[in-house]
Amino acid sequence: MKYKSDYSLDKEAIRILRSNEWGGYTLPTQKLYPYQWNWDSMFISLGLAQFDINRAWLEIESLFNSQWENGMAAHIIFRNKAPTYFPGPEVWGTNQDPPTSGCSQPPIAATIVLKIYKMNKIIGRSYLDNIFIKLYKWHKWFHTMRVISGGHAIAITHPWESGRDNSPDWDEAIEKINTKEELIFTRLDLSHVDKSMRPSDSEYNKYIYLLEYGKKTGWDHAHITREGPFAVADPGINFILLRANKDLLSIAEILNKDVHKVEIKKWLAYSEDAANYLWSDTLKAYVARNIRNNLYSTGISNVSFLSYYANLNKSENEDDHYSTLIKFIKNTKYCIPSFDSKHHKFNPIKYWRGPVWIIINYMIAEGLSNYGLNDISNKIRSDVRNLIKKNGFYEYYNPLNGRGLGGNNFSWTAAIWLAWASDS
Ligand code: 9WN
Repeated sequence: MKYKSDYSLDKEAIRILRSNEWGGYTLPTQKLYPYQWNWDSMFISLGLAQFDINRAWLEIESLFNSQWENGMAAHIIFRNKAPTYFPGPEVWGTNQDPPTSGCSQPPIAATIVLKIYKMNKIIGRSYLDNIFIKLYKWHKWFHTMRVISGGHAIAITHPWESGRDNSPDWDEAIEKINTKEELIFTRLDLSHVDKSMRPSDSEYNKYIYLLEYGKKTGWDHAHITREGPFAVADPGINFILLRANKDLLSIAEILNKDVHKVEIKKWLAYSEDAANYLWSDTLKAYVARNIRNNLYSTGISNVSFLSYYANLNKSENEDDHYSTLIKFIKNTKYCIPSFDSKHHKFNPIKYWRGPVWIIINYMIAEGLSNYGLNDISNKIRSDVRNLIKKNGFYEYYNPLNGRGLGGNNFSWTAAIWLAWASDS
């Protein structure tokens, strides 16, 4: 297979971002995901910033224009009618304008906002005041609506909230949900992508059950977290939020928001505490934990290593975690698999149960290089370059042979190429 040059891939990446643009916001990919998704949109804005910084700020503003009164930035914003996706706005029934889904997604926005601000401070300064308050309200929503009393770990109340939908991390909690009756609905994802690469029907049944549960509460987020059928602490969300709070603090410093700074510092301390809760001495990694019964997931996911991205305070677990990382990375041709390739649940083509996801690689590599661990960081970047150069801009990739999987012409892969992986 011929490798493409960086220059021709730059052009292709820009073409993908432009063609997925839908008037002020950008789709992850056409047909499979025909709306605006929260964390996709933020990675996309980082890609857009490489060639059109005003358009990047517009992408960020458009996401937060749909923020809920209670502070939540939703995981999907349904601005147009698109019959190719299920579940659409009428199924979620959130009564928002524009219509949105009823849960959130990993809060990478503050980190991206700070990066784009630093790229051009004069342009960025005019957006910063307005966006700061929105980010602050969203982070506050996580720290109040997604914790249960006595704990500081942020829980996800739907696998979709983690952005890692069918990770084995949720299996134990998902299996416990008693859906009683079979729900009647038609999946549309399987008309775009082969079912071997997507979540199972039984998982989808649980996803829709959880959605219906949330709807019945009138999307009462505090209630859903405290009483609902699913609440799992996710290392992904916890580390991404920890990092985002550090970046939010830097923005607060730029804007002299002294009162907010006090509150953000408290959140930072809470997140360090949450990291302790997620540490598994058995697996020597940060592992998802069911908040209802404190059980750990049985395996390690790539998001354990987002502790580097979060720049977690050094702890006694440091050396053990580093050894885990080295093993985890060595075992597949392309790193980093989304789930431990030595675990019996590993599946190299099934969505979040094994494939490589470029966005997670990007965050982990950035974190490692901040720790001075440049060799591993460079290895991750070089694998990403090879995956894209050889196969193109896919949603995710097989860690054993590099094959592109899921959606093609994928926006966040194009964005990460432009912002980080391209040499030109
Ligand atoms: C549900 C858009 C999204 C990503 C998620 C990814 C996938 C949706 C789906 O696609 O999830 O939110 O229908 O499969 O898991 O991380 O944001 O790219």
